[in-house]
Amino acid sequence: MSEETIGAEGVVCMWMRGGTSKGGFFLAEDLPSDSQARDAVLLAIMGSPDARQIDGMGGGDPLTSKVAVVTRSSRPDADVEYLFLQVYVDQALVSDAQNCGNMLAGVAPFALERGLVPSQDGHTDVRIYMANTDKVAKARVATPGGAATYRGDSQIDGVPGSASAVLITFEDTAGSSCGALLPTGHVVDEIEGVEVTCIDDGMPTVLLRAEDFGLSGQESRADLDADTALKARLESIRLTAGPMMNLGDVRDKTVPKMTLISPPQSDEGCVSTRTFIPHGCHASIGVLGAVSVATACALPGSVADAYARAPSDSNHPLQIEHPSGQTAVVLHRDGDGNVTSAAIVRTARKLFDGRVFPY
Ligand code: NQM
Repeated sequence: MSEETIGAEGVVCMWMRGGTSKGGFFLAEDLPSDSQARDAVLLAIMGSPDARQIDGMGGGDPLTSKVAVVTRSSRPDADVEYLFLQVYVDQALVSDAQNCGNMLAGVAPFALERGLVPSQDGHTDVRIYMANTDKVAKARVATPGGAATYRGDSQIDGVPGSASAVLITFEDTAGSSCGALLPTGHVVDEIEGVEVTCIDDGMPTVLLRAEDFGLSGQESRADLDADTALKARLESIRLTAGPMMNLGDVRDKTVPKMTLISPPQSDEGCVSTRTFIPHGCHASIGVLGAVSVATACALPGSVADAYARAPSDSNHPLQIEHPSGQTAVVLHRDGDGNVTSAAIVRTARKLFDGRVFPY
């Protein structure tokens, strides 16, 4: 696939909203197989590097500069394989160092649309191998009459209106990227005089108390993004936490995420969050980020433990509060209280199907 051919013919892709994120969904066979050539095409498609991504499809926000590469799987435990790629907005970088549970919500409908998996009448379960973290998730989508539907009455905070639910279940996500749920070996560490909990239940995350930074934890995304002193302190802590979490040098990586926590504000809330992903504040919270925070809330002695109201009934969701509302996470635990699986509801929508022209 030469640059000239791609320029003339474009690349087949579907643009989708997955949860509170948005991006391009591609079949692996429609992109160059060489990862350097693939990344160059994806940067050009998104219009990166440029703060506004004006010459491409990206929306000038990490949450709308995302890519899912999907292929049929030959694994016995999966139907399809999903590789998530974060296309940086203002740098010529594409990273596979993290997973994305929001884009994951679009993978099953996309696989059905492209005929990678057979559809049932009613609903269809799709087993998705997540290549970034070497784990399998299950997604259940509504398929009335045997076709994926996007219309429905499920509402998720951070997305206007309602759409058809995608029920996602994660199993065995502890240590997906870092090798252990608590990669430093401790429930609490101290970095630069600040107590942190470093955890990976599907997303490497550093939890910090907002009050330790002189914050209430209820600040707006815009106010936090404008706080350059805070962002410099968080980045300094993050660069120290990365190697401690077995992630190596994280200067050019989007993990670990930095989550400021504070007491819940609503009656049903478990904990309140503001998450840096990692340099800008998330408009809500990532899916696996929310699972990792929820797991920390259920962990005795974590920096979230004193604030968190975690229901002991395992069918009761933990409501993780964020700047756009709440994300409900259902945690299943074994007899010792260890989290064994997590479930979350997302929605997804097909926005465009066709060819995109990078050059
Ligand atoms: O944590 C943003 C998102 C994400 C990741 C980020 C995500 C997850 O909201 O599973 O979904 O943390 O970079 O799409």
